[in-house]
Amino acid sequence: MKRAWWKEAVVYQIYPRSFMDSNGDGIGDIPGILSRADYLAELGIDVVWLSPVYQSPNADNGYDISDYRAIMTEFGTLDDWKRLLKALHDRNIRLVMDLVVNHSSDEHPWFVESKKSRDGAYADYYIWRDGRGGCACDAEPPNDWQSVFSGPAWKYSAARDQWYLHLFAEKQPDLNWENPVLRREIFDMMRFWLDLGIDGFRMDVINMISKDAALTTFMNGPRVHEFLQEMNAEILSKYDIMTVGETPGVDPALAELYVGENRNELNMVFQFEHMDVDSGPGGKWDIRPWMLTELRAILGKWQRELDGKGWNSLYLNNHDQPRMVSRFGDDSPLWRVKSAKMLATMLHTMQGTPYIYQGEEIGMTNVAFPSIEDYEDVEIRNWVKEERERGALRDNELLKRIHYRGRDNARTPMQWTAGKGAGFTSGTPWLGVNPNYAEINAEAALADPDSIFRYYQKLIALRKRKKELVYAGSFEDLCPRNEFVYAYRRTLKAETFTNAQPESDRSILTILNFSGEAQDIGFLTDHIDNAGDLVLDNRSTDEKKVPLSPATLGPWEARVYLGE
Ligand code: TEU
Ligand code: CA
Repeated sequence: MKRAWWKEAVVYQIYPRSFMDSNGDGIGDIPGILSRADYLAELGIDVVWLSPVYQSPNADNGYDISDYRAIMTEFGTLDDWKRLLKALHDRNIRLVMDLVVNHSSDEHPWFVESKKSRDGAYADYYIWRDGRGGCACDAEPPNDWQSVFSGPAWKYSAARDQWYLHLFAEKQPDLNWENPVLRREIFDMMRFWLDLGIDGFRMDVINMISKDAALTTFMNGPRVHEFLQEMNAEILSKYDIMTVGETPGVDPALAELYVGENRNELNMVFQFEHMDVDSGPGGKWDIRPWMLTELRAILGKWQRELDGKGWNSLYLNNHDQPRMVSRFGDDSPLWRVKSAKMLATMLHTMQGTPYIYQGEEIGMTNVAFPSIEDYEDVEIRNWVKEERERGALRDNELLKRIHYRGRDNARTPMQWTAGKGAGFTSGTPWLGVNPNYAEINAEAALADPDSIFRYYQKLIALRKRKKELVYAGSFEDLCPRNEFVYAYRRTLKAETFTNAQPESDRSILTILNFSGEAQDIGFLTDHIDNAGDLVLDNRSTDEKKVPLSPATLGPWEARVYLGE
């Protein structure tokens, strides 16, 4: 295994629309982010992943791009962005930009041209097909593919008398990577941002860019590795950057093809297997309870099967997922802080690069807006429309599922203070603020030595100091059938590195309680006795006045031991 800065880094994801509004229009912006640069530095993160800030009609909040080289008007100017880059670099924080090139906006000039005729210069920039039955005027779309955001994945365009593919919203037509001219345009655009000094890309649904000619598959398609190797040879390999591929629908074996150390494609995957633990066969809205035995089986599989072969991202939430403390911990006032710290302990003591999604570091929770109409997300809106047409579920059931699973849970404005607008905006926020901002906010967290924020600082600092937290492998789950206690050990072998050697084997033992009840851990006594020093636990200052019980793990308790 090779050492690399992006393996040792902790990433912080910013969803700019919801992070900080500087001018009172209710929309987060780049000067807003700039004003919080010191906050990011204080947390101790190494990299900011900035969700899209490019020009966009915002059908999907910037994931529908109409100009890849311009900054979204509401977010500021390219000069603002340059100031942000400098402010981050001045604080030793790198900047990774979102790269959304599976699709563009339908308002991108390429698409505006492409939909006009079948022979123009841009005719083949997108995926156009005749309707089924061979006749273009047929009312049937080319195939039965469904959009991720509900409904058919095809839309008919009268000017061309053809259908275009959109795996996501109608306003997000899929780009045609088969076209070498399109690939050249994308690579040039990537060079534009890299030459401005950015430190990498997070690549949106990058494993969907290759569709086969017969349109039988869009995941991990036939030419995806060829395209990524071409991108790597022409662009990525020329810069010291980090690349993370968002790759839904990959298992560890497929992931290795994207991030294998000798593959010359990407640095790490951002995969979703563990995000499906609470979904039934019907997909994301088919909600079922999750079990620790299933979660740990998935996490353990990734720890073991990618070890020494490729690199993974460690996360429990992002801008598309519910808040992690609400989903995997307990967001009630009694256990919110403790369970959030427990989950963070898990993320930061596995092999991979940890990602913190804005607000996670202060334990922000899901929101439960009273009405479906309070929601903004295109995925939610399209799903509601479809379900209402189908008529099987009543509105209160739809709302219940949105409360649990909707993406807007992650997109309510960042809670900075207990003041009006949560300190996010002096105006009316574009999406409602979570009413719990009076208790849960960054100002309160900074004032409290026992806060989640202070605990994240410790985790990040520990990871910096002790490289075994980053690199140790040989992952062993010590009680795979336990529904409450998650205990695992990792070992860093002295011979692990090709370019730096620890003097002797090092080990990490992590013990986590995934319940609000005390758990007997007598069965771990031998492991604990041989585990070395307790370097971190998530008890409050008050709780620490009482000695740790050797054979009992408190509710939501987390412990980390490091040893030789
Ligand atoms: O998400 C892609 C993706 O995997 C989604 O299917 C994700 O699982 C879904 O949003 C969960 O509900 C990326 C972006 O992260 C997302 O914000 C965009 O909407 C999407 O691509 C289209 O660009
Ligand atoms: Ca603003």
